[in-house]
Amino acid sequence: MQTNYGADNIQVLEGLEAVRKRPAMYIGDIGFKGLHHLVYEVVDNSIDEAMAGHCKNIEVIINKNNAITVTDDGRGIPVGIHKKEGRSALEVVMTVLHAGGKFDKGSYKVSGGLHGVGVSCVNALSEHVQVIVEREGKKYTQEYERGKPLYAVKEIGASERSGTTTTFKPDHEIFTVLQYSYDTLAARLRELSFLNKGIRLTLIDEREQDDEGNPIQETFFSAGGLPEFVAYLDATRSPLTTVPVHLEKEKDMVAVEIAFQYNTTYNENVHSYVNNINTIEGGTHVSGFKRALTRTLRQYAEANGMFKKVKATISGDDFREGLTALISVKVPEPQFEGQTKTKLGNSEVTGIVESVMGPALTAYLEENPKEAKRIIEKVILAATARQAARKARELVQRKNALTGSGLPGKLADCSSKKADECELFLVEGDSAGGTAKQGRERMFQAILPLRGKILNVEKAMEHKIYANEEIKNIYQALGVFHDENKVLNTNKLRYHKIVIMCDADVDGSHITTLILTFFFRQMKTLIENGYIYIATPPLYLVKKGKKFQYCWNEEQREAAVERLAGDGDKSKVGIQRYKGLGEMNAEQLWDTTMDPQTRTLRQVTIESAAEADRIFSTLMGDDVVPRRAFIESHAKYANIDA
Ligand code: 0RA
Repeated sequence: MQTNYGADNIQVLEGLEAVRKRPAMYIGDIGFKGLHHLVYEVVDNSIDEAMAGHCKNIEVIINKNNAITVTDDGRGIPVGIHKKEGRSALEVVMTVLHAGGKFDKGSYKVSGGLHGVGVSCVNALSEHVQVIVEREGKKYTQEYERGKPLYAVKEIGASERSGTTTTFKPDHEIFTVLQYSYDTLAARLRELSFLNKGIRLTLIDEREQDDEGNPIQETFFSAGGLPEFVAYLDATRSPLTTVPVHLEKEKDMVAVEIAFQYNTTYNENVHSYVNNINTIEGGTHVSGFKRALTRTLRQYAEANGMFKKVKATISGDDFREGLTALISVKVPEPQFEGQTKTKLGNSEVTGIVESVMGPALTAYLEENPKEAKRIIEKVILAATARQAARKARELVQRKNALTGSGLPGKLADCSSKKADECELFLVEGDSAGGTAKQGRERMFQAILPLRGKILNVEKAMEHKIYANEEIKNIYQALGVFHDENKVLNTNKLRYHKIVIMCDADVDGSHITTLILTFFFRQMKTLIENGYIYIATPPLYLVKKGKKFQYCWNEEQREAAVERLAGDGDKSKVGIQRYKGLGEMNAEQLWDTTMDPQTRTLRQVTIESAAEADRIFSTLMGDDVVPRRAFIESHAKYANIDA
């Protein structure tokens, strides 16, 4: 094969070299996230083609070797000679940074922000890429190695269809993680199907077969768009209103689509997107939505005398308790701000969203007076409950300030006061807590034992949360509190690593989930800042004579048995299954689970806020059937404890 592909693309190669030198600058990181980002980048281009009205079907295949194939039935990337560059347009798209949408200025290109770095980045970070273009009766291809074309675009036959097929194998020299997660890709494709109704997205996993020997696959398609997304997110919640509010309008080049519905829970679930990118930090579109919601509902309630007898003052938050809302805007030139560049900055968008949303909501309220009444009653209840919650919260915070150190009695604190080197272990049970206290490095490791199952915050009203002893202890140990607007103040956060350490069994997982639910609902910023971790105690101790080895899974256990048995009898090798932390002594717990040199901590991150919310409400809410279904399809301990 020809690898030295002409001198005129030296410039180009330098561009892609920059991507290989600092991949994180282009795709965020070189781990799990960045790896999946490559797929989103390629899929985004097909979505753009679909948005331009030329493509209906997109298929994503996870190949056996973890290469990804994305196929669409669009017009096919142009292959003709690009005048200025003197090479095929396809080659330019694949090898020039940010060359993505340059050939089709008339169309409405929406990628940008986090994605939109261009498919050439994917090419630069892949050990091999092949693109096949079918258009105008012919089939063309070009291949690349680490971004360098192996040959010029060539015709390889005839074709009846049109479309683009890209197969890429992420470079093992670049990425620290190479295994794709089906669930992660499925969640993103599902989200894209709701955000872009009418497009059919299929995910196929060639690595795994079902009972009939076919690859695992799923198709995501939404005819209705955002209202269906709301229904999906709220599947396990009871709706307060029967009809979701839905509006779609374009104004000043900004396309706005909003859907929302109230349910009987106390959670606020506002998810927003700009050009299909999840704006987890919100921004001007979300401000516009909130303003219109508060103003319109307040006006309606006042005009109908519904707030007359209410003593509590009603705040903006009260209008969003039990609200699930999706806001999707398409902005031609989005400005992204904030720590993770997921906050929309374009100031004109606030007014646009507000002016689109206000009249639509007013019309809904007038047309659905029964629904309107239920919403306003819920708002009043929220305001009243919020006052009770505020008092309960203040009690926790005041007590915190008054009791001398202000620290809970059960906390074994560390001696260092530098938060960025301090770790707090939240340990299941007093007995394991005691072992952890003996085993820890007291300079920087603190231990807070939690008794039994902490309160399920998913089902509790807010003021009950602050009355719960274990939860009070967590607040006081961490040194954080909510301000009047319930924004978490982390100025005095005492530990930058908060480690949940529970037994490696069903009960332990349940307690871990309860604690995670608490952090997700009450202290999400700690997760977003990367402060929350889960400890991974070993599952087995494999032992023969004085030799021993800890194991975290079946494969390790089998390998350890082989190794320790050597030429001898395998039955002489003992296997201890650790059912709980309590079965380890202090030294073992330190060696396997707490020692920063040898332990594995799993950092808790939020891949998709909408999906995380849905899973927490499924796992911790009232509905039993979907919870069982979720657990059965995801259970980790199903066969271990059977
Ligand atoms: C620009 C122009 C044309 C097609 C595309 C871009 C295109 C790009 C991608 C990327 C993935 N799939 C795609 N499908 C199409 C075609 C212009 C024309 O045919 O006139």
